[in-house]
Amino acid sequence: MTRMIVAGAQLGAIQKADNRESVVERMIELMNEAAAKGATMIVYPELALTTFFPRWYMPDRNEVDSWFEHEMPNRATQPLFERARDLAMAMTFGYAELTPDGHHFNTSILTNRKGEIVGKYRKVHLPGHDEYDTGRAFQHLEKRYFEPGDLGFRVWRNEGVIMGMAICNDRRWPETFRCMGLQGVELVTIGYNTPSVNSQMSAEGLEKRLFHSDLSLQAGAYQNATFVVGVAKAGVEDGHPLMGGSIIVDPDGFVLARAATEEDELIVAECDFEKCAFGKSTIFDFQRHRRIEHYGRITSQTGAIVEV
Ligand code: CDV
Repeated sequence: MTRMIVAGAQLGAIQKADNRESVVERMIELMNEAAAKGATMIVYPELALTTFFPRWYMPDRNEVDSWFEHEMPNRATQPLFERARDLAMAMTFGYAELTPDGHHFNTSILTNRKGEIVGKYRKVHLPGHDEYDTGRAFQHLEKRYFEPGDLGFRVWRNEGVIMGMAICNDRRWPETFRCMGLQGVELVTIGYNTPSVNSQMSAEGLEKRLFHSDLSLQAGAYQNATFVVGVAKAGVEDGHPLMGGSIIVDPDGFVLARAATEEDELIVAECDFEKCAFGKSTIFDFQRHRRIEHYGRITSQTGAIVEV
């Protein structure tokens, strides 16, 4: 397959009091709209089923675990999988995963058009902190509630397209895209929950936050000759604003579709995956042009070391 209509299903705010069933109803509504527009693949945000709970400090592990899914699909999400099967819609969405042996991950899954899970990704780059931080305007406790992902950046041939997933903060790291680029990725999907303001710098507002998101997604697309879909959970959750700015980007780095609101909103674009071939065989023909003898620091060193 070379062409596919891809939908980005931005979700508006999910309050702490909203249950998963009500969110799944909203997701199904967006899926119906996507199908009516001819889409066969739909992308939902990070932690799509609940409010962005890492903003809340919770000393009680049982309370923390109430935000996690023990299996997928489960009772709350079964209707989404059934609707996806009925509509022959491939999908990806994020959720908090609690494994049978007690591990906690910020996860996303990928399904085919039969509603079968074909891929799983666990977020590698976890931002924030692990203890209550009085210096911040609000908390971001991903390092407290999740372990770093243990599955790496894999890709899957799904419905004829080489697909890979990343989650939110991953989009700011070029390594994320390059690991998938080196496996020939043609569609990278990235759900996110990005606060509209910086908890550590009050002067940094929405305009700069949206710019940095676009910059990262567009650069990742261009430098790896791949389509990229970035999808927000947006709006004001219990007084805390999350930015929108969901976009679909082509392999030249151009934005094909952009969300205009901070609410439930569908964006769609027809993606011709043959367009990935030009960049992959010319300026970003990795086999001909990469110089790995000079890239050793990328995997042997974590932080910057200033020696001059
Ligand atoms: N959910 C996230 O990973 N959010 C981060 C914020 C904390 C900066 C992001 O990179 O968008």
